[in-house]
Amino acid sequence: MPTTLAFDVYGTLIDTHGVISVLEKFIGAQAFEFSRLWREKQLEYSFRRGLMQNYQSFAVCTRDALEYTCLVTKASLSNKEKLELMNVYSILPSFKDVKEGLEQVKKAGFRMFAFSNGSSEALELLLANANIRKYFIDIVSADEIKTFKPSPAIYRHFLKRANSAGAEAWLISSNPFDIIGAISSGMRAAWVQRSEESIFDPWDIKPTIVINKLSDIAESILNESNKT
Ligand code: LAC
Repeated sequence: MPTTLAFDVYGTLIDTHGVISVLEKFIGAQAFEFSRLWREKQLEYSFRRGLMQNYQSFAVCTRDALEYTCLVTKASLSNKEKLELMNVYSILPSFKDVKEGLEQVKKAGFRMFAFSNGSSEALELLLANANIRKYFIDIVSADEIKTFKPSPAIYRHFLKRANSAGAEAWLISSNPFDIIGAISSGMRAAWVQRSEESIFDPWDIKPTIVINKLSDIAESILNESNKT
C-alpha cells in the first residue's frame, strides 16, 4: 500500500493571515496583531469545545473568536466589516510553496488527503478557490465526528477513512499541536516550520521530520522511508 499523506489545511496549505490586507483597510497597523490573536482564539475555542463535548462547527469557533478579538482589541468593526472578514476567511490564499510541493508529492505517487477541523463544505470551497482541490483523493473533516484536533478520535477517524495503518500514514502540518496529536495516535508527522519564529512545543513528543517549506516534503518523506 503506498504511503498516505494527510495535509492539514488552515495554517499549513492555506494562509490564515491572508485576512491581513482586508483588516488593514479597517484597523490599519493593528491588523497583524489582530489576525494573530483571532487565529489563536479560534484554536482555543475549538480545543475548549472539544473538551467540553459542546460541538459547534469550526466556522462558529472562527466567528466567535472574531467577536472576542474585536472586544479585546477595542476594534470597532461594523457587522458589514465582520461579514466581509468571514467571507475572506472562506476563500483564503494558499502559501507560495504549496502548489510546487503538492505537485511533487503527486508525482512521487503518495495517496493525498486534506485533513482539517473545517467542515467538508468549507474545505471544498477553500481548496477549490486556491486551485489545489485536484491533488486530493478526498477531504477528511473533523466535522464528520463532531470533535476537533487534537482529540485522538479524529486521527483514528482519519486512518479509518483513508484505510491506512498509522505507521504508513503521515500528517503534514505547520501546527505543533496537530503534530503532537498525530504522533500520539501512532501516525508519523512532518512539521512545516516556515519561519524561525514558529516554535515547537517543548514536550517529550517530537515530529518525525522537520521541513522549512512544503516543496521539500516529497523528498524528505522518501528519504525517511528509505531509512526504515
Ligand atoms: C485545521 C486546523 C489545525 O485545518 O487549522 O485542521
